[in-house]
Amino acid sequence: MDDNKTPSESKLTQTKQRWAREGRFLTGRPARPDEQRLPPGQHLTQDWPVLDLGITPNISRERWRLDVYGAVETPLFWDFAQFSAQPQSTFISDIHCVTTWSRYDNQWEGLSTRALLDACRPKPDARFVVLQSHDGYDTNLSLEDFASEDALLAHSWQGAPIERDHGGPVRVIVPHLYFWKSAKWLQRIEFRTDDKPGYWEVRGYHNRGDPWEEQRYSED
Ligand SMILES: Nc1nc2c(c(=O)[nH]1)N[C@H]1C(S)=C(S)[C@@H](COP(=O)(O)O)O[C@H]1N2
Ligand SMILES: [Mo]
Repeated sequence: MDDNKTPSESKLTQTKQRWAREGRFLTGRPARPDEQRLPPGQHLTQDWPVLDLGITPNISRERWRLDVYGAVETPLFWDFAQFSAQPQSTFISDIHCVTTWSRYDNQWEGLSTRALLDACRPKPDARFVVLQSHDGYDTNLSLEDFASEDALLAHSWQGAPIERDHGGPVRVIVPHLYFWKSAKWLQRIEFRTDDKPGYWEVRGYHNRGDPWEEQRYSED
């Protein structure tokens, strides 16, 4: 009976039911059946194309810093050693690029965005995040999308450091949105109370970019 349960038990039960729906702890594999795994308008590729603005920053792990600022209780400024001393997660996820290629089963290792949120503690009125990169690129996310369960600040792909071309030493991975939301060469994370469209978002791309809804371009 429900009235025999303590509030915390029933909250835990709800959380576990949500995890079951999301396929949580299934080694990061999508809960979707295989025939529904490719979003509309996408095709599968085995290789991993490089896409960016054509500037390839050369930041060593020694020189790299992460600056987390804005609407947070605890601003962070970490070097790579401090960053990699945080709790580590390994997630497997699919890439969906708006240019229509998808790549399955990428293994990422790094700091989950949820663990980052535990460290920087967004203020109650923080609702958006802007990721800023060493090549001048930026991209915006709602706090909810940033905090998605398999999103992370990744330093490794398939067990090896992420190559410079693909955004090393550290890039963001937000696998449930088109790949332009996954900033390479991460430099700063700004927490905001208001939204601020990024590089592609002000150039006609959708503000959210959900591949399952084919949110490729903005409606205006
Ligand atoms: N810093 C930065 N991050 C970026 C980009 C960029 O130009 N600069 N391009 C985005 C786009 S459009 C895509 S599709 C992916 C490509 O990542 P990849 O080159 O590792 O495939 O990075 C995203 N992140
Ligand atoms: Mo892209």
